[in-house]
Amino acid sequence: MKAYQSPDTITRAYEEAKTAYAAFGINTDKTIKAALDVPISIQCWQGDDVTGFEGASGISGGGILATGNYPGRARNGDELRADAEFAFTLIPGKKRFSLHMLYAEPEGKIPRDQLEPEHFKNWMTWSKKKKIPLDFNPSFFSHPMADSGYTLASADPKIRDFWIRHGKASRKIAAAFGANQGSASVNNIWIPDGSKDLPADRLSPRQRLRDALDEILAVKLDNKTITDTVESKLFGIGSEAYVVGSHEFYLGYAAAKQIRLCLDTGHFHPTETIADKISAALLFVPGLLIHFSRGLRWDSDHVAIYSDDLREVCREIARQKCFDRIDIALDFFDASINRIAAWTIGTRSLRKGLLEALLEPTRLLVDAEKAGRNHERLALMEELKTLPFSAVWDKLCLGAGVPAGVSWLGNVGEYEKTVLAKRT
Ligand code: RNT
Ligand code: ZN
Repeated sequence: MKAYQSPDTITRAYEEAKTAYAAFGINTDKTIKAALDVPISIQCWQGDDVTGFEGASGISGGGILATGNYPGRARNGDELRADAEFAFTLIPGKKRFSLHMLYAEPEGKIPRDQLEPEHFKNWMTWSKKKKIPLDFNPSFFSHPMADSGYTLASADPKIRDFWIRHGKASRKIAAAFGANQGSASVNNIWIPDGSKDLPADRLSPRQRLRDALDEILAVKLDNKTITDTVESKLFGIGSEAYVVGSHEFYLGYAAAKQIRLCLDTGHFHPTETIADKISAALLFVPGLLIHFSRGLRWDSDHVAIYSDDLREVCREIARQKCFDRIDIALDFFDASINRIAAWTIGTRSLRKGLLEALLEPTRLLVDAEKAGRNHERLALMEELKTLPFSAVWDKLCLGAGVPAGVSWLGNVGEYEKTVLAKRT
């Protein structure tokens, strides 16, 4: 597609927009800086359909599923890092990169409960060089020990202990990342455990999960190097009737243990939004990790878009000014489209949502609310929707040195031709 913007037209439109926002008391220059400064943790697993480097051909025993077979999937660490680096040139603002245990690069095969920080040395070197801090996730799926559908909540002590050791190993690796990069690495525990059909005993698996988590978290680590989080889910493929790690389970657990809670936008009932949960949860847990994804019918992992849902969550974070208590991350995987485009679309949409949220003249809304002028509050909210936001977004891209508009599609097309097409 032909580029319809030039630096000149962007700058001219921006000057107009600046005046419009100034009328509401908003300084767009400052806001652009603030929006670029919020770190977004990009998920490595969009780059290879959550396959990892253990030789798997698909996800097994996990209740999640990447569908599609668009050509060009990254097949090893070097390809995944190269693809990510390329995507970074299209994505404005501060970035982090989130790994899974599946992406270890040991020489030879090392069982998942025995992996060490040294098996991630390629990643750590890359992270330092690129100044992209790493986050981490233990991988409780795609493994014969997960085939029963139960891991940390398994009734079989052999299976449970294996995954407890895995959970401990992952915290050690995350803490090593944190020390290497000088900022805490977020280590997020999500397990698939649950039942396809109606369980008779809902309690025992939850007791076992609680005890297993206690064991994993018993090892005290410096919170300057690691942030522990736990992620709930409503249902998965094969765990439709019951999920051990439900929202209530983890909300209770995180509050009791004073660790951060992960809310994934795709892990609730289709009409339920997490925006309203943030202010409530933050009264009782020290912080949150947000996984931005997009639920669509049975799937919780479509590419994040600039939806009402995403915008509402961003607004909530900005209104509460709680960026220091919220880690912002992406979690989607779509194998049916160009994976670099998927990263780019999802991350740019989230950055857009953050920018829009930070541009809100919240004071005006709150003042109207306090004074009982709710008609004014609603009128302002409606007006804000159509301010010349796209001009500010384009200016943000221009200033950050990434393509504005959809001209990045040209870059992706070129990369597809010269790099991805050669992977057969
Ligand atoms: C699954 C969870 C989890 C995973 C990733 C791969 O439903 O959302 O976060 O998507 O860890
Ligand atoms: Zn998630």
